[in-house]
Amino acid sequence: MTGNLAAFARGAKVIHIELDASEVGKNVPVAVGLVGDARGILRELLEALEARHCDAWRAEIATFVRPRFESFKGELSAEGILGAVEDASHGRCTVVSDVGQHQMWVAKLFRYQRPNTHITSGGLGTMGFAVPAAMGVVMARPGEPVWAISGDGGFQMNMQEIATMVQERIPVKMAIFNNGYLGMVRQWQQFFHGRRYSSTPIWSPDYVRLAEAYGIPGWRVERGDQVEAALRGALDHDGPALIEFLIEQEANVFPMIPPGASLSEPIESEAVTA
Ligand SMILES: Cc1ncc(C[n+]2csc(CCOP(=O)(O)OP(=O)(O)O)c2C)c(N)n1
Repeated sequence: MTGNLAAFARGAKVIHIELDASEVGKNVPVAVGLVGDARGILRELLEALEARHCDAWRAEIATFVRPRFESFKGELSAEGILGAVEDASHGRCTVVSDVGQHQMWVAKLFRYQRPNTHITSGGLGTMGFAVPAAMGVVMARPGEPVWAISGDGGFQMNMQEIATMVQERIPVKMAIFNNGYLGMVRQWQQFFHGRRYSSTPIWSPDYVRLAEAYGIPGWRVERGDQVEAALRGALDHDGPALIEFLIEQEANVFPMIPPGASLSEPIESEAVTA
């Protein structure tokens, strides 16, 4: 289900660059359609355009930077975990996310300091992406920590790749946000289907013993005061390592856009739960 297309980018002139001519303007009316390879077209556009001064815009977006999150007071919140990952890696790490609620948290809450340090399948929604993609990132960017952050659903789609990490000595640091649900879908069921949690509660193996079976260290983190030591242990280990975070089962991500609505009509809190 798409959002409300009539409300998309009101007042904007849309230029659509597309490899497939039949896609141009298919969903959103466009002012200009350019058919071809985006790399070449963008290069030509850049040459044709005059540089603009964006100081006012830069100043405005600088105010969007999130302050350090304050909500971590011992409980195991996404904010707290991600803040601790930032601290433990001194901001110098790459975060590869899977798909779901944790992906939204990782996108929203982690304070990226360099380009290309958040690797995600984005809207393609490729569950199972984080673990193998993180191996690729380690190969391309050795020498600094690479975190594969997954939900318990997506992690189980590709956890067999730990064998490749072990065999090829690829030191991915895996973090599983275990909420016992396919959380993103559960959240939609909560808000739009009267909490009918159909097919979203999921079982997990014992991840610490799974790690043990592959011969790598693993930690189960159930409380906020265990976070730091587990992160330290995983980072200090010279090889792949796994941490399971048992997070609040019904934690939600906000804002969310209801089906058929526009970006200007977000749900911002639990208050509207059906
Ligand atoms: C292969 C695949 N199947 C199904 C989906 C639909 N889907 C999107 S998010 C999601 C739930 C993900 O759950 P989990 O990995 O536990 O992460 P959480 O949302 O709990 O953080 C599902 C099933 C998908 N994107 N990809």
